[in-house]
Amino acid sequence: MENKRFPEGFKWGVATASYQIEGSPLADGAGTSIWHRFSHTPGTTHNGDTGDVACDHYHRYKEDVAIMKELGVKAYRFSIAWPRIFPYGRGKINLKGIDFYDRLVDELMNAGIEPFITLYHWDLPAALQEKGGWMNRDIAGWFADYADYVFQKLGDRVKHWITLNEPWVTAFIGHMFGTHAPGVKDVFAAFEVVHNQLRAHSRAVEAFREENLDGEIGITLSNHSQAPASQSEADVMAAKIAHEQVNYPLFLNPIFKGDYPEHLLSVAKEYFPKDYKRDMGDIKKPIDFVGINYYSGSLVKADPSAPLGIKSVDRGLEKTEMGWEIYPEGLYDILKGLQDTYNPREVFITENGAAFNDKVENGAVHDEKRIDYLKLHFEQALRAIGDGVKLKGYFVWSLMDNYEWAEGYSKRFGIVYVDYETQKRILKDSAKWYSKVIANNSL
Ligand code: IFM
Repeated sequence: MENKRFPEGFKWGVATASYQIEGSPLADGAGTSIWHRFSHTPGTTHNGDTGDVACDHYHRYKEDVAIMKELGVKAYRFSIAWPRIFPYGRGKINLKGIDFYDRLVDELMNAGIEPFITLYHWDLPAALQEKGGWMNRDIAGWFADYADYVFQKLGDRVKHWITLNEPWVTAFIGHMFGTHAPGVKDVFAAFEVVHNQLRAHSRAVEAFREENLDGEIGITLSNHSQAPASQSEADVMAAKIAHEQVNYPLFLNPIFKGDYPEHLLSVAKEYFPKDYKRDMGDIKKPIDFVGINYYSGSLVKADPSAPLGIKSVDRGLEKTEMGWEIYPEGLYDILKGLQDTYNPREVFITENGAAFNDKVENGAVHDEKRIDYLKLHFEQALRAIGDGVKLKGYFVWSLMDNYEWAEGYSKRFGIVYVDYETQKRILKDSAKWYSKVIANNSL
């Protein structure tokens, strides 16, 4: 029989992010975030939904940790809301903010669940946005100071740190398309934000090393596999450029090799900050692991009239509620390409999952499609491990249904269903299935 066992000690986990689940964004002295402002601006989110209540995790974290314990998850990836701790982004510290995460970490440790902390998952203090936010070069120092404070407070228990979640999304969805906070629409700003996030990441890694803590630090990147629509030279090149622009190379080439990726530079150099090279020496710095987020893939065609000469074409595959193609093989391609190109010491899948139109029937949620989706992606992860990818863990997105940014509460990604009226949590069939995979460490 085919071996479907994962390596010993494989870290099976679930992931969430602060603004998407916590609610009470201004509680106990927290400052306003850009997402609080953005979601309260009419016309920005589906149905005008905000993160004001979300899953009320801020008050129900003990119940949520108990659910994770019941499922047997080994690790939990969550993010810290910067403005809870530094209400103005820098300077004044709000002790009640760090206390919340301190209690959460203790609760996890007592449950035998390893915390993986993301320092930035999009809820920038609004006070910093007033100074230009990620478009201001000073943010590298602001972020490193905030990160350093968190390392000092939680670094005795937390052994895995992620500097930034999906910096591509912050840059391009937040600053070019403007459909995420802070809602800027300026392609030059977007590339500036790519660059400043790399500088901030690097300064935080430096701060982490200086603390001499026992632990590991990395970065989480979004990925969307990009395959050429044909073997024509033009389509193959378009797929390469698309890969370098939307996937891990945009950030890892600077971190591992000290420059932006070659094919992308050949078509987009004018968008990068003029004197970007002066920072590359600082940005190129060892990290301990790479976090890969993967949901879907694209087929790419060359099209001179499209931005960067690239167009995505529908290949007619089944889609999730997000309208994203289900393409598990793309996960293998991303993982294998990553290992072959940059050879990171360790890799984690820090997010993978799917939104479907879940319904509660007699107190249960039969989400067969999500089980199929996860199973197919787990198989590709196993295949990648077999082919030499140093994959050490897998975090399903998400522990529970939550606030899907501009999509509000209309998209459910959880393996646990949340009834937003009552805040009741219901284990979906996928949660029960995942729990068995974890217990057997095998498919
Ligand atoms: O919900 C998001 C998450 O915040 C970042 N990665 C993708 C998820 C699904 O869209």
